[in-house]
Amino acid sequence: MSEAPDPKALDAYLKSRCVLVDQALREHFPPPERWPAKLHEACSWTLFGGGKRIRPVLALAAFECVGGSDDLPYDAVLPAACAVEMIHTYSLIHDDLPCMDDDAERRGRPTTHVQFGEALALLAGDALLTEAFRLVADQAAHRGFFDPARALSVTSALARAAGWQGMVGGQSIDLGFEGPVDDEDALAFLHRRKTGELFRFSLFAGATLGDGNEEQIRALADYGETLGLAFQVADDILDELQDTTERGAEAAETPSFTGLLGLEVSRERAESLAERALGHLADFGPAADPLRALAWYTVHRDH
Ligand code: GRG
Repeated sequence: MSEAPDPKALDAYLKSRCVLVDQALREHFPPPERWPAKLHEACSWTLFGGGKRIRPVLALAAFECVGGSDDLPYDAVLPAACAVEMIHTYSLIHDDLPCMDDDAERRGRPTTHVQFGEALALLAGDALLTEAFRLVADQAAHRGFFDPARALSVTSALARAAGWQGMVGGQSIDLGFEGPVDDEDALAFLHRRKTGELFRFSLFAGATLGDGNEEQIRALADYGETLGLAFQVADDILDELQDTTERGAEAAETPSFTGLLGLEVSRERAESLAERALGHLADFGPAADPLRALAWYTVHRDH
């Protein structure tokens, strides 16, 4: 794919936007000591447990790309950026449960159910999912920069991306409930839903809340969905390079791009998907440079 971005500039961009997201998450999410304290502690365990924050950073980058940050404060987009991270966090907590992937560790720490028990982990996921919808729809969360029409459109897009047409539907295929996943098309169908839809949402929300026009919103959302698939292929490659014993036997049986295509073809696929994602940015000028750099990061990251 195209040239690597300046690593220092990319690192500075990621760090500065992660700071904004973390500050907003801490402001919008109740502190662990507030009632119901144990539930908040369980939510915070994974919400503040070292995630890369790629989805909210993409929402901010889309907001900036359409000129949102020239005219509006980040308060117009941060609730949606936090919401997508909360939904992502809930999906990880539920995915780790014994009835799903049965993982004892995530990001080098015990998973939520190992730390707090299964019932509280289930509730933590439920609470994060619900709170995400409060945030995107709550006028007060936007600190005076709430546009009801845009908020409604973003709220319904979030429901679509997270629900049966999106991530939950993808998870149902992944768990084997919807028939075999035995070729590349079926695998791409699965991951466009399980991973791609939340990426698509991040870009859609950032561009919508930044007052992008219809064409810009569509192009950025398409970039997001394609990048989500590239992200997933890259994730499979990272998993493959990890020791299988570290990942657990079950993970080795999960349908994956590397299992289906092998490592080399998967690497080519990740690159060509990222290239295709970049194609959706063709009509944007330098304002899309952070998104171009993030496409590179997505397929070249080491975790
Ligand atoms: C339980 C409804 C439900 C859905 C679960 C997203 C998901 C569906 C499961 C998580 C497991 C997984 C491998 C998902 C694929 C997407 C993915 C690569 C998630 C990891 O995302 P990162 O790398 O995570 O952004 P961090 O740790 O940085 O937050």
